[in-house]
Amino acid sequence: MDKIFLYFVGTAGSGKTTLTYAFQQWMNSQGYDAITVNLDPGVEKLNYAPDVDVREMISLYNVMDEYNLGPNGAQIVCADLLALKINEIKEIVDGFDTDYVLIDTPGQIELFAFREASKHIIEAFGINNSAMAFLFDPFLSKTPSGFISQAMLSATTQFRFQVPFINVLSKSDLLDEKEKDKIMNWVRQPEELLNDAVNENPSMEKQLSVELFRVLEDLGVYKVLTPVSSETMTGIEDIYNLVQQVFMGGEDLEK
Ligand SMILES: Nc1nc2c(ncn2[C@@H]2O[C@H](COP(=O)(O)OP(=O)(O)O)[C@@H](O)[C@H]2O)c(=O)[nH]1
Ligand SMILES: [Mg+2]
Repeated sequence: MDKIFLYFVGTAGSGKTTLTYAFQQWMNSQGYDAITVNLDPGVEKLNYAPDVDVREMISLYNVMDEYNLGPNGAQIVCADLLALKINEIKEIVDGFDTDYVLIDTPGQIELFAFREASKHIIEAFGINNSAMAFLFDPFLSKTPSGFISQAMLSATTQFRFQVPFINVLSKSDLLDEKEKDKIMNWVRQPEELLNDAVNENPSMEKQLSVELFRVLEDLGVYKVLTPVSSETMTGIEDIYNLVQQVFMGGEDLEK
């Protein structure tokens, strides 16, 4: 079987890097093979050693020097350079005999989600074997308006890439049961979310409508939200099961 490429996407600090590694550890604990790829040229310290590291090909500091840019401008150049180097990266990935390729994307979501370069990257790896896990930040998801913003970002990302998409409530160990229940209830009942949003800020009444929520629901933003924690390793198996459902009809990998 071809390799499956699973991308972890979300706002800065949502837990992508930690989950990429936790997912690999979980796979290994089950006897499955997975490699990790760091696509973030700007990350300074990683608390694990990725199997493939784009920093060996592109250095943020060299780009800052060479193009006379600050860190923000250089990040954008790096994101585009990445696409130019993708064949080189793909060759390295191809050299691994593995089932899953777990891809950690750049810290700031706009560098990945909003640039053309990332489409080229996904196409180069193989769009038909790709899926994306979108991480909802737990702190930003606590308020109705914050949750709606995360859901919109998820929908935008989903719309741009058109690959199977898994919405994840990241770092769920940091939410208490009540907070988690409230968020999961918003997922099941968009009317509740609308209601709570208008209670939070009555002036939203004019801007928001049930129709908007229905559209998000249709896009899949509301169908499933999987609570995950890299700290307690909960929910990781659920992501694996969803991915296996998409690509292998729910069959497990061979150990
Ligand atoms: N409690 C808890 N902390 C987490 C979890 N995942 C990540 N973190 C912490 O959240 C911060 C940001 O995580 P990171 O993976 O670097 O986020 P990224 O910017 O999306 O790659 C770090 O301090 C992590 O230790 C989790 O599941 N539970
Ligand atoms: Mg990161």
